[in-house]
Amino acid sequence: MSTFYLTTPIYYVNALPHIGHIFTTTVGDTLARYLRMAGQEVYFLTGTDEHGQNIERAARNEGIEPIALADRVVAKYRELRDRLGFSYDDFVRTTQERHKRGVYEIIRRIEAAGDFYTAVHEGWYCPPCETFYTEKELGPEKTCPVHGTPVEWKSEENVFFKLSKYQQPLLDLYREHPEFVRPETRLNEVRAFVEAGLRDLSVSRANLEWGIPFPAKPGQTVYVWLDALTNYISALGFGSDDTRLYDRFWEHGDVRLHLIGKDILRFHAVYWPAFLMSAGLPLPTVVWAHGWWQRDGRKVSKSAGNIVRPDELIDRFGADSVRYFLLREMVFGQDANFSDEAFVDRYNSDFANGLGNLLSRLVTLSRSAFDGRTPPHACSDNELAPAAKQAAEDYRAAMENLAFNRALESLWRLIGETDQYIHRREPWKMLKAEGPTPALARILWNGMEVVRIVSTALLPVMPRMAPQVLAAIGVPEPATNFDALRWGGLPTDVEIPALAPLFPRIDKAAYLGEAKEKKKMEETTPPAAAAETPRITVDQFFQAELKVATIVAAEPVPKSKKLMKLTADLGEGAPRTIVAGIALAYQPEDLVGKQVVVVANLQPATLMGVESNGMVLAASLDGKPILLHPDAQVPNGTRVK
Ligand code: ME8
Repeated sequence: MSTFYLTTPIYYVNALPHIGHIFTTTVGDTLARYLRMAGQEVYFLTGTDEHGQNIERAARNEGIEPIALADRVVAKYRELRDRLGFSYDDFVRTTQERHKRGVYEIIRRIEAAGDFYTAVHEGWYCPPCETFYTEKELGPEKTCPVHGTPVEWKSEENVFFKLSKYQQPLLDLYREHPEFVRPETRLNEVRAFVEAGLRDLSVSRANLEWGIPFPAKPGQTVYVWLDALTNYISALGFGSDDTRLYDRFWEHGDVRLHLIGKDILRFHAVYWPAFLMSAGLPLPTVVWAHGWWQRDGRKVSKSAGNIVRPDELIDRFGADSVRYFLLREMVFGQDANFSDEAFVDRYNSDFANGLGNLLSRLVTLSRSAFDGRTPPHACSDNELAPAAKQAAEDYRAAMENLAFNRALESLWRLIGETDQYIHRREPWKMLKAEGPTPALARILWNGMEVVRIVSTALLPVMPRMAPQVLAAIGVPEPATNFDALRWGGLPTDVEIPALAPLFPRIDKAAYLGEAKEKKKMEETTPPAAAAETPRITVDQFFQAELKVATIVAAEPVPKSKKLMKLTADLGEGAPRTIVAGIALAYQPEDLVGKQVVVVANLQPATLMGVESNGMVLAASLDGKPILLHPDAQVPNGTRVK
């Protein structure tokens, strides 16, 4: 069994996590779970970077101690671990004693190699980067090339690391191990930076209290990047009495992979290997840099003010959907754009319509044909088996290359093929015409076998939902390795529970707000799309609770041309408020006393400040609503079916 050490960056504690931080940990977690299933011995590390001027300043601004700020942010990371199901083996904090020991040990080794000297350091300094820049590197009006904020002139005596000495060894490393930096384009950037010449690096700071004191240099603290990078080995016990993990996963480990965002590539692919070379320690085997999540064309970041908080998305869509979206929508290595609309669309198309719809069709049919059980006959000779084999191979090849979007695409291609397979054979008609025949059993079994294979492959990505899908098709214990991707594993003739809706459709209009939805509707052409709407089962139809109601009051919604606020009696005692887009077609007095049909179990939505609890049904003729009424007066609350 080979060992695989996998790390995320350790995140700064001057701000709460946003979607970008969660992304890297989601990637790490998915990869860790994948590798464990692939039979590797994995150690997965994440943590927080707690020292430095930024954090000191952020804490001071709040009037609290830096450690109190760090504790608060760490608690949030822990909470998100629980919500998102992260399975890391350890969480390192740079304020821990064990980490300090590791930092002292690497400094001792670099000192022994003769790679430190003391000198005066002057230059333009960006506090958020904790980095000096040359005049040439600065943006207009002396601003930081990364943050665009003003830099400060700094002059102090510091300890310097002889980075220049490692220029050639680093270039040799990139030549001999081109896989050291991935993707390849990033290696070219790093190589160009090193070829342009490396200046020695100041690795201590004067007048900065919130840091690890630099050994034998009173008044100096360790430069935050030398401090932070060392987490990758201090967390394994480097510098302590117990170095078992360090020996296994670093010193003698097979793969040592750092997952990072491209913003911190230079630190990981230049400084870190140089420190390690100096200290005589093994280097990471791969530094893999991904791109940025952007919103409105800019990197998602606190300073850009375009942060996406994970909690809101998790509340609405569920943690596993958030994980899925992040992996599906970004080509790993490139930048990707985040939008709420893309999120809802992806969720509805891939889950509500895709996997969820296929699952519920199959389970419903199998249960009604075979007495609440899975089909009694398996099948190996059919067109889906080779398609599933191909999908599983494509999935595995893509996962090993961290091409998560392609891995997921190959699974959803298989879902699409299975949809067509079922659609062509019309098993619901077979059941009606011929009853529960072996032929019907095989068709349904094939479809469910695909669902089993897809959800097994989804276990690393959706660790909570995938087991639920598996349980729904009679596989209560999810597989622990990828042998289960082979065709043939679905048990025949076992009991399956009635299906709880796992991926309820999200009402996009309610989610995005009425205005946005209207714009979108104008851009699309519903009649053409209608022909492609997938069939639903009777069970799915009954998920909508349609009831007759009498409109007891109606008034226009202020400042809205289209919306009317209705008070509707559904026979529930208290009447409900329902907002309907009918004000251009109806006057309030046309409506009072009329009976209409209402979707009664719709989630509430707030439209122009009014909470709506239901939807009134109307035919839509060229966008004009025409209300539906019962043919005769019936009691309020009568079910429509
Ligand atoms: O840089 N898109 O911490 P940090 C994608 N403490 N990923 C993003 C992102 C975005 N918009 N924003 C942040 C630090 N990330 C240092 C690291 S390591 C020894 C020290 C992710 O809190 C991405 O992984 O600024 C990026 O590298 C990391 O968060 C930076 O987190």
